[in-house]
Amino acid sequence: TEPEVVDEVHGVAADIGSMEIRGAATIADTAARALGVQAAESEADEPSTFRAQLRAAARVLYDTRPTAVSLPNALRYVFRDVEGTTVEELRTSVRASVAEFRDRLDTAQNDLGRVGANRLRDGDTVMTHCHSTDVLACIETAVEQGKSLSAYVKETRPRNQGHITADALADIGVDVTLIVDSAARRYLNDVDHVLVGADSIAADGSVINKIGTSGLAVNARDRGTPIVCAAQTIKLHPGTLTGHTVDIEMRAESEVIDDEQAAKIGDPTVLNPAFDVTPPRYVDAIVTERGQYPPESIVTLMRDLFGEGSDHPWDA
Ligand code: RUB
Repeated sequence: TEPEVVDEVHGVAADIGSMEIRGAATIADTAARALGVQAAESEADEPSTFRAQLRAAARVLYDTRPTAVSLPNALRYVFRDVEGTTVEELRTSVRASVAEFRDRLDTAQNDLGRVGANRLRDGDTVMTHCHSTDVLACIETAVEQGKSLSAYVKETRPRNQGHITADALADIGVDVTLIVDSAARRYLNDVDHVLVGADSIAADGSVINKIGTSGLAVNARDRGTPIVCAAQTIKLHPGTLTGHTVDIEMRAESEVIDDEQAAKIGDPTVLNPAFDVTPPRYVDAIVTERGQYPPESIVTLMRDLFGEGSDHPWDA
């Protein structure tokens, strides 16, 4: 029989799949929390059953979305120091690692915010794509430092995460202008910094982020506008150290067009990739909680932090 996975884990997995819970840092935080709930609510009598259930819960969470490496990095972090010879010891140990992970994630984002804020000056205008909590941390810190900022916010079709960004920026007093994605190039001349997040960073410094990031970066380079990626080190993809590429999630056609509209225009093939890859030469800097890096040198940090590999300790 399948090891029992608690309802909360299935619920969180469904919410990640439907993007009710989304964004790389939030996915990592929520997945770790769900493992903690699995540990807390497990009714296992035997340590081996407890461990099998924890692995099964991790597999349910891992199978939700493929691109944000923060998800497997979070699961690995929790699995790394699970210790104990009784169920109670194991339970305590999982809950401690989960708490430690979530705490570190929080601290990392605050530290990253301070590093990124140093790039922003009073009166600057930024352009954003999608909704990134790491990007918002930089802007929020700058605003707290008393800097007054404006933002061009790309709507980010098809899911319009730009609306979330617009709302968050308006809340902290940033002067927001919402634009359609294809208007980005037109306004790049008025922009001092393009700020994007990341779902994964590859060993060569490529930035994997919301579809449209690579086109924005090429245009920014063409216009001479600096483009910065704000990404906590949890976004560093250890598998790319040994030559793996990052899976780009393909999402449902229905996010782009509904059946009725599609029928009216001859039922075209619809492709809906959620992410793309921006080569390092189009990115000026990657801002992490450990400082700023030229993309090409991020590999040194990746080796230090994730050199031990990219195994899946939750595989049965
Ligand atoms: C979200 C997205 C964000 C990164 C970084 O894509 O591409 O830029 O995940 O976000 P989706 P954060 O909406 O498809 O999940 O900085 O919050 O980790």
